[in-house]
Amino acid sequence: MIKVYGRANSINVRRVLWMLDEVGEPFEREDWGRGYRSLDEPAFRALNPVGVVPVIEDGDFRLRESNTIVRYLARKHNRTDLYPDDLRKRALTETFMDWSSTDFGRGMTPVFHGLIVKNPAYVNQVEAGIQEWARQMQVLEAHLTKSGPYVMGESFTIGDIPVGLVVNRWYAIDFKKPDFPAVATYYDRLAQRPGYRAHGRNGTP
Ligand SMILES: N[C@@H](CCC(=O)N[C@@H](CS)C(=O)NCC(=O)O)C(=O)O
Repeated sequence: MIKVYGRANSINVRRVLWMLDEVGEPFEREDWGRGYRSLDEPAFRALNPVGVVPVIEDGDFRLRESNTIVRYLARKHNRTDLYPDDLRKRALTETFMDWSSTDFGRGMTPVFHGLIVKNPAYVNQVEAGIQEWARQMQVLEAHLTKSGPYVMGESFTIGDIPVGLVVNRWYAIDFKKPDFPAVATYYDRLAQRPGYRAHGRNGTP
């Protein structure tokens, strides 16, 4: 059985847990990271020298980097519906994964750590974070309006996993935000998926 190392409230661990649900692969999970066992413990550094969660073990195969793990699971289960075989469709799907880990998620980080984790290092960056996050959400709004209902169009793909988790944080954190009707519809559409309800839109920002 696949073993997942990482706390279930980490946005990057949640990518993996949601994907495991999508492909129907059973797993066990061990809590590591903020609020649980320290990632500085030698036992964890032996699993991932970078010292971040998630990490998975699939038999004797160990893998880190959440988006890489999601793609591994798609390939393992031959889910070309979730991760297209077509060269260009595949690259476009990956665009949304990379975007979530970079520009799309950048403003979210100070907002989440300032308002939810209450890390003093981020408190002064919350307002700028909200502005930047809203600017990126406007990009998603325009994209979904023109090319939705999912990020890749008609059907759900692994591009929706990291994007959907950022969208969950947007709505689950209480701050004054502009209306994005297409994103709100997308948020509800994703909630039709049991994996999103379990690991994404589950009341946790
Ligand atoms: N690029 C990595 C980033 C992983 C990452 O930043 N994980 C965070 C949690 S979301 C972490 O380990 N934080 C430290 C902690 O939980 O103690 C990935 O996508 O897997």
